[in-house]
Amino acid sequence: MELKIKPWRIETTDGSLETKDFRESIFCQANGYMGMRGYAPEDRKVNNYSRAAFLAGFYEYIRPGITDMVNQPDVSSTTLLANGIDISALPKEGFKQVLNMRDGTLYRCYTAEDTQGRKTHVAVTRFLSMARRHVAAFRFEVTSVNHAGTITIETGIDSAVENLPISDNQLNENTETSRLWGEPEVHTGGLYMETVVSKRGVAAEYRVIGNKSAVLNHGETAVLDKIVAIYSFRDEGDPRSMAIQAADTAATFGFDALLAENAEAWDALWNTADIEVDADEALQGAIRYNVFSLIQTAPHNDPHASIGARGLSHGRYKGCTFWDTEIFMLPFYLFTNPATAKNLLLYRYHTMQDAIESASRFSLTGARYSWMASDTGFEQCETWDTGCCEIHITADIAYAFGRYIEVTGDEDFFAQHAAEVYIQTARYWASRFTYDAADDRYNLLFVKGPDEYCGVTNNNLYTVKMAAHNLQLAISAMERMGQGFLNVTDEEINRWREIASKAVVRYDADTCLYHQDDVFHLLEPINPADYKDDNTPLYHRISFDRLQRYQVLKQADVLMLMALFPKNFTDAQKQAAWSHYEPKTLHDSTLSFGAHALMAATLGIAGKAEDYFYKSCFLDLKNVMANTAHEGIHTAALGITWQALIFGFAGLWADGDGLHCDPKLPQWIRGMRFRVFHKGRPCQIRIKHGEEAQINQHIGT
Ligand code: IFM
Repeated sequence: MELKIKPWRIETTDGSLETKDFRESIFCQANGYMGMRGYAPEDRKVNNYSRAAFLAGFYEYIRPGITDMVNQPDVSSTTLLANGIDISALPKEGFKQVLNMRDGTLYRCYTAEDTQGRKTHVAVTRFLSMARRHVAAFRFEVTSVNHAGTITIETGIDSAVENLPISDNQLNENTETSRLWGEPEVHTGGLYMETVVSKRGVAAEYRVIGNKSAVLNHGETAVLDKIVAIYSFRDEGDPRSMAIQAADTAATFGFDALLAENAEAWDALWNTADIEVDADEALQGAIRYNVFSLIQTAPHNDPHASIGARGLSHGRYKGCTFWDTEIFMLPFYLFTNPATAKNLLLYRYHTMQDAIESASRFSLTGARYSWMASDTGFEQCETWDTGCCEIHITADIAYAFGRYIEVTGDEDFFAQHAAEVYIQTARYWASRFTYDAADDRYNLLFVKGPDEYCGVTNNNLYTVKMAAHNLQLAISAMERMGQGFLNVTDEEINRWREIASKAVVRYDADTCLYHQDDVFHLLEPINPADYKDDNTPLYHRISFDRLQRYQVLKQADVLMLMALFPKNFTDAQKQAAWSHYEPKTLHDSTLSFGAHALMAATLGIAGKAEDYFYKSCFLDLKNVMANTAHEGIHTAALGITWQALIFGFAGLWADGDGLHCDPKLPQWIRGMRFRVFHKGRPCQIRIKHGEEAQINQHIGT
């Protein structure tokens, strides 16, 4: 399905059933507190789980120790009747759906016709307020085009919702639904319900403004506004009374005033996050869609919630948080909205006790962050090799704390939170490496790198280098925090130093090539093109077991490491890694295209940079991997697209030495303008072909 991508809008005129799931993903709306797939309020549901809506950080147990992000009551539920006939069942023409990225409103309209030729025009506008994160608003405008008759708008809240928990195994078909809610307490204008196991409550209230029933003449329109407020057990206070009060206040305010303040809140967010490109309008729109979706998905004001791999757009991966947040998305927030970045890191800080207990469950010390985490830090990954071995996440989190401090200069955060994270995670690494006395070096055994086709391997370079960096962060932290901090001993620090310097890294100085791990070179070489001729993952056709013995990568691994430490590798090393690994990479993960775009841009490989960037930038909008409809929006791809553009093509980098910009603009972007925060100050960057980048560090927000 082709979408019309405009600089500030995503549009379609295709309202067909075949494209319904895809549209519901693309037109998903969220305000960080709540998210709602882009379904039509007035459509009849086909099951109890696909009209999904989520609240950030709201999970419930589906089996011991394992949670799912909870599908919330459907506050949009509406029936439109024209002369007593349900409009949703009638044939429609003139369908149009428009997502306005400037203010986050979604508009849909069409004309329905009954068997007697009576035409009714329907327009529905909805938004989740960015100004009042607990409030959503709907406007129904129903016009009798060629008849005089009765229009009835029945609206309420559907509490009969279920979850369809999705297995971590991508090959499983998921058919078993799960009702996580107990019986609702319903009253006029709202309800309260609690989950069965943990008694986690949600209160939803709605107020309607306008007539639910109207007798219209030809051409007349009935307008009904529905204002909703939602609070849950995650909010401080009684959700019931807070929802009632918020709904009453918002309803008094009214739809138009709510819309105006929502637009103002979006303006403020765009003011620091927008990227203006002098390029074709679809590219401008797609870049904005990436930024828009990142803004929508972050729980901006909540230091106890993070972002799932599909944000609030879908329950894939049980709504869990991966390294996707710290490594792929965090840079966007760090440079455009540091307060949000800080909250995302605080979520990790607040789950550190669980990480400490997790390490002990693995018979290790320190803090071991889980590959998949939900409202707790306990492991949610149910495939043992990944859950046990994809341990780089712990170092990824420490790296993200480090980048936050480097870019913001937030020394309080360092002393109050980051230093502790560095030390506890360093303690984990110290217990996780294995000393080889014969060679006097440290091996990292039984790990899985970002390339998840590597099986369970030894000395994965990415993991080793990230762990060594984590140890370094702890060593430097101790220099600043002084003796006695967290009872760290000199012996411990010396051990960190020793492991960091003696960790096994396989590097061939003659060819400048870093080896991915101990065995990659032993795997059976194949020509990916003989196996793969589209962008859908090969694991659908070849078993994971077989794939792990081919010399192929699922996604960027050594190159990902180089993207994170651009100054630590020479151009020759980056080029050698590119020449060796890129041809062997299958891009079977949505995280891969953007990472390759970033590295290709850095290395000046124009054709590849363009190809990979377009795939990443349009990943969901063009359904590049054919998984947007049934999986939702791929949030890591949004983040790495931003990084490819800003760190790759715009050539921006910030570290202890300051903010630098060495642009490598492709021909298809004539110029760019964007803002970033550096050391708490907003800076404006302008780039044009043939001109030096302009960094204006003295602008107001
Ligand atoms: O974190 C990723 C991983 O790198 C590849 N598989 C999907 C995960 C969630 O996006």
